[in-house]
Amino acid sequence: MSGRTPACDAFGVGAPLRILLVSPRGPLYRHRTGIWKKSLRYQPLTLTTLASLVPSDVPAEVTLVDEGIHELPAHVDADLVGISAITGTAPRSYELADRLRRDGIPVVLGGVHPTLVPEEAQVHADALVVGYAEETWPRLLRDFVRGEMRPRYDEGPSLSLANLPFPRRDLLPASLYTVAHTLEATRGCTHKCAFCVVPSAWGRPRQKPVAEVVADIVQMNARRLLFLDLNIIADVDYAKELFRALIPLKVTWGGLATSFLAEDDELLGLAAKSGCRGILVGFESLREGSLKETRKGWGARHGYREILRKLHAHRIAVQGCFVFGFDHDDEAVFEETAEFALETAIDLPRFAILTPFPGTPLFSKLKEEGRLLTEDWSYYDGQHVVFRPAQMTPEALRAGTERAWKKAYSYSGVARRLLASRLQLPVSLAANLGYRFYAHNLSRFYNCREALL
Ligand code: B12
Ligand code: SF4
Repeated sequence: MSGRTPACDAFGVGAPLRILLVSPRGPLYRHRTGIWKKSLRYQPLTLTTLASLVPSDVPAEVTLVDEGIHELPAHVDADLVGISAITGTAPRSYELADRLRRDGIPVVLGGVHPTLVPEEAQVHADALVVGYAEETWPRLLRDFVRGEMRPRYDEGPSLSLANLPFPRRDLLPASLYTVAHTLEATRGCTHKCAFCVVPSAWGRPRQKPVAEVVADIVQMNARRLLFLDLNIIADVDYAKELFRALIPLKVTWGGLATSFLAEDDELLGLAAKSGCRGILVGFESLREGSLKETRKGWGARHGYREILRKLHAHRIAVQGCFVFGFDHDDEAVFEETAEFALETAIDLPRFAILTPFPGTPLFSKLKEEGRLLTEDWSYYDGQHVVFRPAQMTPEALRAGTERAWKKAYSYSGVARRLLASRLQLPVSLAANLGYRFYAHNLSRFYNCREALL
């Protein structure tokens, strides 16, 4: 338990508990809002969800700071601070936590990184929340006001996503995000890709009751939605039920799904009919060997060209994500992949450098093989090379990734892709111009000179 007496001395008695929830910035946001003046971001749900979970029997004033859009005040005035850490933001999270604790403010750490490496995070926190916090965060707060906060709270085996309050989206300024109507219907994933944190941190899929998802959309009065689900079609029957329920709402939406979306005609038809206008698909690689190596061999069963053709035929724009640096990748992979993105008219291609997030099978493998170049987590952001690739130098991997970005986002590349796809043209053009700027400023904004290479 922390040494500080809470301002709210018992349930409902005394001043409300002042809770500050922070999502620290990562390397991408070293430069305030990143590379764009106004943040080209959707509103994350982490802090707004945690705010909604503060139980009514713990009177509290909750303040949210998303460092992607806000500055954290130099002087923090709070009774309890909760910090959410992903791997890339872990060093900043620990630095903040250590500073606040030195000032006598108790700190709770949670999120995917503390869930993956709890022993590391524990030393920076008065309390650690491991896993999803729907049950544990309210319990922690009740313990805190009684002066009985424990050092660690773990997600229980029977966590349900039913009957939860809607996220407190009102606590973040909608105008600073390009999409403020974000939501989740599901969590987790059925697959076990070797580089992905989802199987290690959260495992099996679970769903919110469809009626509750619909109720959230109705109360938001939203027309344009973004689902932040890790894989919205992880449970196909649930996805079909959800898409059917969205049809009468006449919304448009985007989300994340595997390429399996285009392999089930009924599912794809329902997605399109329910208003799906854009989908992020992790294609990862065009090379079968790389897909197999990363336990995603199922990804290309029917060929990515056909998958892209079907998605486009249903008027669904595709944000196609590729990863470079697998053991089967040689230096030809960059040109080959960028050319594929142009030929197949991927609306918004993205290229990341393979990142062995701690807690994943990929991390264990590379560590065992002595191939990790650093365990400074601030470089674990998908754009820095943090391991020794099998078939090229680290510098070749960094430079090749940058070349792929530049090829896909050259003016002729943008024109070639968009003229062939012609989907969501105004939005797609704006996003492409944003990414074009990003592609041509990668080294500047990622501070590559102070990086590893
Ligand atoms: C919004 C988002 C972002 C935002 C904000 C990130 C941030 N700082 O949180 C932006 C766009 C900046 C971003 C960037 C990136 N992201 Co991102 N992002 C997401 C996304 C889609 C949604 C997060 C969300 O709102 N979830 C819903 C909430 C309710 O769930 P949650 O955050 O897990 O929170 C729950 C628990 O974890 C817990 N909890 C979380 N924090 C705390 C704190 C406290 C105090 C407590 C008590 C509990 C608690 O309680 C919540 C309720 O149960 C997730 C995927 C996902 N669906 O989670 C990926 C995800 C977090 N991102 C990921 C990745 C890989 C990236 C990038 C590297 C991608 C890239 N190549 O650009 C970059 C990294 C940037 C960096 N600085 O390093 C990975 C994380 C991997 C890791 N080990 O860090 C995820 C999990 C996606 C994935 N498929 O693997 N991302
Ligand atoms: S399909 Fe996507 S979310 Fe699921 S384990 Fe693989 S990379 Fe992770």
